[in-house]
Amino acid sequence: MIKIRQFASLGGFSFAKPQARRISTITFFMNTIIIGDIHGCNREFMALLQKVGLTSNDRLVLLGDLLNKGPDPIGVLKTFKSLECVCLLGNHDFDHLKWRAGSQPRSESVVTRKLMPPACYEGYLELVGRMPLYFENKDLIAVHGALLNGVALPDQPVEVITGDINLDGSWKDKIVLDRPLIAGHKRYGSKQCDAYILEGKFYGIDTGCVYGGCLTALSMPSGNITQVRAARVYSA
Ligand SMILES: [Mn+2]
Repeated sequence: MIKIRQFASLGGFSFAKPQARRISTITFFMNTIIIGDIHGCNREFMALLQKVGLTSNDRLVLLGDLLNKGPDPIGVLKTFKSLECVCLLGNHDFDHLKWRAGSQPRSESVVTRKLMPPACYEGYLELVGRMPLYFENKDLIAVHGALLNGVALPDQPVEVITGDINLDGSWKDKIVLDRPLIAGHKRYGSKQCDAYILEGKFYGIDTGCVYGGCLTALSMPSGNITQVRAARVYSA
């Protein structure tokens, strides 16, 4: 905890801490479909949406890291705007917010911005500013990065929940919650495209699409997995 607090005050810059917003559960959504890290891979994003075949019973949640590293940020934002969905704040999205506030950007953020017309980039920044840090309903909790044990969701450090700093890799095996946790950010599976699943407890569904792996959708509460293989390796 001490380390994390120190990190938050490093550098002397200040930025608005994104508000954690609680998305109310709407009872007519029977399933929650959660999609892992898209990273600018619009081709795979569209293919996965088609393969999943969303219905009005499905609530769609994206785990964040919408852009950076991948080829088509404009396309991803266009697809995103055509959907009714929640997108959580990932460390790469967060990086753009910090850049706006005067922090040194990641090289991937600089590349992404160059790929986008200014108005489109401004639209993304607005979107990022509204991204919640977590999603929860009766069936699950979803975050981009990680959670600390024994800390209530609204009190989780923003750097941890977004994956801006990484916890020891065993956090996912030790986390104790009253519902299954769905997270992205890291490929925890042993093989490319393998989701990391502790049945009913933890579902790691970043399966490295931008690295030539798969884009993964998880349907809850059934636990069904749908995947699309990346057309190629976009990032080393
Ligand atoms: Mn990430």
